[in-house]
Amino acid sequence: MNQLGHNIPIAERAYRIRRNALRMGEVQGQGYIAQALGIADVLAVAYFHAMDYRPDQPEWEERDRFLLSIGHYAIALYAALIEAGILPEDELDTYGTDDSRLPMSGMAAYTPGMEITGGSLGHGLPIAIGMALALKHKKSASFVYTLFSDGELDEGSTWEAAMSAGSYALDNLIGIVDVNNMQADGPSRGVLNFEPLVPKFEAFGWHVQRVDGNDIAALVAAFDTARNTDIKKPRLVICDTKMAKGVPFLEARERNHFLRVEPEEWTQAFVALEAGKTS
Ligand SMILES: Cc1ncc(C[n+]2csc(CCOP(=O)(O)OP(=O)(O)O)c2C)c(N)n1
Ligand SMILES: [Mg+2]
Repeated sequence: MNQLGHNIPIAERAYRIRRNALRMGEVQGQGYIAQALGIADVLAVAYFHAMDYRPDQPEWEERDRFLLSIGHYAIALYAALIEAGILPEDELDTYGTDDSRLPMSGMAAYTPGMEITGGSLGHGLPIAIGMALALKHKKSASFVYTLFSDGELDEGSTWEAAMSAGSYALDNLIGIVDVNNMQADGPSRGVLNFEPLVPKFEAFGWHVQRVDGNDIAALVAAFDTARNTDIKKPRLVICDTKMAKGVPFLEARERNHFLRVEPEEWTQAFVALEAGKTS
C-alpha cells in the first residue's frame, strides 16, 4: 500500500478527480466526460490506496504499472495523475490543444504516468501480460494493473489474452473491467452479450471479484483481496459503474458515450458535483 494521502479521505480524492475531469471537459466543451465521472472512484482507490509509485519519479523501476487500454478514457487518467502529483495541475487548461502533453487519446510518449498508448481497443490486456511476464522474469514484486472497458469484451484479442494470463498463472496481473453498460453504438448488452462475466473469466483461470465500482469501501476490499490473495491466478475486479456518476443531469442522458455540454451547463455541473459531495 502506498503512503500517499493518508490524511485525505479517498472519497475526497474521487471528488477532486471528478472536478479535474470536468475542468478538462470544459476546455473542449465535449468529450468522454461520463466515463471519467464513472470511473473516478476506481481510480481514487487504485492511486490512493492500492498502488505503489513515486509521484516525482514516474518511471521508478519498482512501481506498480497502470495500463490504460481505453485511450479515450485519457481524461479520467489525467485527472487522477494530476491529483496524484504525477502531472502538474496547471496543465489542465491545455487538455486536447496543440502541443499539449494531455492529448484527447492517451499517448505514452507524451505523458508521464501514461504507460501505454491505448485507443485501438483490445490491446491493454495483451500488453499487460507481456509486462507481467517480464516483471516475473526479473523477479520484481510490482503489480501490473490494466483498465479495460466492457466494449473491449467484444474484441477477440481480449479473450486470447484472458486465456494466456490464466495459462501463465499471472498472479502479478490485476485486470479491471469498467462495466458501464455503454459503448459507442449504445448499451453494451444490446451490442454483444458478454454476460455472465464471472464464470467466463473463472473458466479462463482467473480469480474474479465483481463489485459496485462506485462504492469506495467495496473497491478497497476488492483491491486488497486482489493484491493479497495467495492464489496463483491472474486477478480480475469487475466494476459495475454508473456513467457520469456525481452529476445527476448528465447521469440522466441516455447516449452519453461522447457528451456535449453546453457552455451555460458547466457551472451547473460543478455545482451539482459539489452538492453531491456534501449531501
Ligand atoms: C479496434 C477499435 N475498434 C473501434 C474503435 C472505435 N471506438 C472507440 S470507443 C468505442 C466504444 C468502446 O466501448 P467502451 O469503451 O465500453 O465505450 P464507453 O464505455 O466509453 O462508452 C469504439 C467502438 C476503436 N477505438 N478501436
Ligand atoms: Mg463501456
